[in-house]
Amino acid sequence: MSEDQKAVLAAISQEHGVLVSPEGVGASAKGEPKVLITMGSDSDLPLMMKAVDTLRYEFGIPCLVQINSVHRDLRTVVQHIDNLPDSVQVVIACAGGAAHLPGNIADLRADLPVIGVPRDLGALKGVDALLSMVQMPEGAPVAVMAIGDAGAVNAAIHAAKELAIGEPAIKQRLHAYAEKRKQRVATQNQTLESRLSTYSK
Ligand code: RP5
Repeated sequence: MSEDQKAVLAAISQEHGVLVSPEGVGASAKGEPKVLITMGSDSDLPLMMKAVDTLRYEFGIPCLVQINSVHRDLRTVVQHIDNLPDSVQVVIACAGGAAHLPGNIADLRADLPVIGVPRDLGALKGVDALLSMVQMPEGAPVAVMAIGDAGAVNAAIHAAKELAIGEPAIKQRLHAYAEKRKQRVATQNQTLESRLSTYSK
């Protein structure tokens, strides 16, 4: 591990985040985090792994993963968000229920775009989280994705698109990802006749 990478990991561990990259997690990860993926509880993690894995495997983008609860420990959230590594350029924030985390981060960090992912949770199945995130008052925008899995994946794609403005390598990976999606449709058409025959009486 290079001295630079050791310094990156030391700085990150002080802030209680975990670095994740295509190479691995924590000490096995490489590079500087470009995206913060944060959530109100580790119960959000299965959902947010879809964002983490899309960033690292589709786009090769290292991220920092961190739990931040504005309802259980607001003071630590402020400390974490005030002290993000300078390499972080986009924040993805997930929460369920009365979901204040993305909006709070949008206020704390005037310099960073915040993407919200509403978790499908509880009696209102994510509609509460969606409305909490999307109805931000003027001045502190949150780019809100769909509720649940699609929202988590789309948050990663949206973050990659923001980073691609300054990084041609990420732009290329976005085009490759779009090609794969197109290929799915072509494959579906190729197998359509046999699918249709399974429906015939
Ligand atoms: C939110 O409350 C979290 O983001 C999570 O979606 C929800 C439930 O948290 P746990 O009770 O599972 O920790 O703040």
